Amino acid sequence: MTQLNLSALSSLSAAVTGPAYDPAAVEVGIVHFGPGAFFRAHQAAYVDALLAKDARWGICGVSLHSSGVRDALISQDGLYTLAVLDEEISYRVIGALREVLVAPEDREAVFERLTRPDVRVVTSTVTEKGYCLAADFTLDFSHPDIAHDLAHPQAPKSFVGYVVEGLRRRKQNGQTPFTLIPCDNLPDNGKRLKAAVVALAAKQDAMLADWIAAHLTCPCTMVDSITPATDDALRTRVSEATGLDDNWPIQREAFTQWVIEAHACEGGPDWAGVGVTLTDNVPAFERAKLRLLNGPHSSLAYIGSLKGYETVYDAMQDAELAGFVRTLMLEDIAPLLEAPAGMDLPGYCEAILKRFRNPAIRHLLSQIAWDGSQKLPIRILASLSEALAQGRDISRFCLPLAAWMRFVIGKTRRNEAITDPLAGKLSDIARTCDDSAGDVTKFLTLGEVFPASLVASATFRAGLEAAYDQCLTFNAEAATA
Ligand code: CS2
Repeated sequence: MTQLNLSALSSLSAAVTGPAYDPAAVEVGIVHFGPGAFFRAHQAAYVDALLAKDARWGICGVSLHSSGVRDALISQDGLYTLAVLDEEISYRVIGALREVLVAPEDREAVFERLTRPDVRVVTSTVTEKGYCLAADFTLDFSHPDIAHDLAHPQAPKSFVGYVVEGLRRRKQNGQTPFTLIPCDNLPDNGKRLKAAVVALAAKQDAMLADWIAAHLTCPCTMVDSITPATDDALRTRVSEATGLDDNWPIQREAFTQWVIEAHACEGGPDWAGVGVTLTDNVPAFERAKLRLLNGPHSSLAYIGSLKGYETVYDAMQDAELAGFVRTLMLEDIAPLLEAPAGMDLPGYCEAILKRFRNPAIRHLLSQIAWDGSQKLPIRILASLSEALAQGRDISRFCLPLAAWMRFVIGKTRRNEAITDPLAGKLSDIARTCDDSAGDVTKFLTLGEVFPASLVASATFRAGLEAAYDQCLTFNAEAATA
């Protein structure tokens, strides 16, 4: 079978759409940290559309840890297939990723790209934990990578460290900063990233920190498109449909949305021209998405796993669970939100539930269950705290939290690895648990997850204990099934 690469583009089958531009003629104008599946399904697809009109915005991807993406894509000239799996199925070859650097191997090359005058945009998908923030969302100076970057600012490990050093060099060269666009599911992502960058710079050079504070544009964004990890079924499907060998195809649903603060986009790529929403009210979009899509996603992941389901689709076939999630969205979460202009919240909820029921997408609950300690505060606890403050019923919010505790205990008892930056602490707690209400108290000692104000609330504790008991019945159901 022919390998996907630049020379294969001239003879693509009718089943697959190729780039509407010559990838070899594209210049690099964007540096992206974290070229994982979500980025390749989402931002790179927007940039692919952009390049058809303006060849200045090719992407240099930077992997901070692993060489996997570079090694897979090097022999295919950075090209890969995007399979859009929905009511209609389509295949598209994306040419936007023009090179991939592996930071620990190519550090100076990364700084060379970050200081090119033509590179005017830096984007990131490094996951929640990749920003190295503490529970209050400020830079965590006790994080080992940040401690390392403070000691070795010119040879950083963290994303924030690379940004600070890149900006330091730009300042030294008399250049303006790049625009920094974070694309992870963090509330106020731009504000928090900029504050983290300024905080790290301040420890090094007060003038650099002032320059960054005054000149760096770092907009808040909302990103959305359901992107399951690549599996063998996708590889087979893509090679059968396209007749090409692709080392790392990507899959996603048809729905895709990207919202960026309008002021940050002046003079940059024509994002609006390729379907990006530019607005002054990103927080409303982002809160709605984090709480109404990601919150229910994590709820399905933990409750669904306890009930023995494997994918979001499977969990949504359980009428009781699907009904629970729908009520949580419509009756508990939506009333706390301000709808962004043009969005009808009940309609938004129903559209999300329909996306969860997409039979063409096999999204593993285990993938969504990663990093619960990082995700739950943003996705569930933020809504829960507001509901509690307003005297609303919080009992439904407690169920995904208790399910997470039981999920962690189950994994520990089965000796399975927990993917979470707090994995060590979580399994230490889990090992002491005995399925009594006292277990909840043990988890509540995790200050990184549960704010002191919540831990002090008797209503919260009682809600969690009741939910924890309820979860024990799910385990039993799964065992009988
Ligand atoms: C998911 C998200 O893995 C997860 O935690 O909730 O990746 C989700 O699929 C995306 O945010 C959808 O835009």
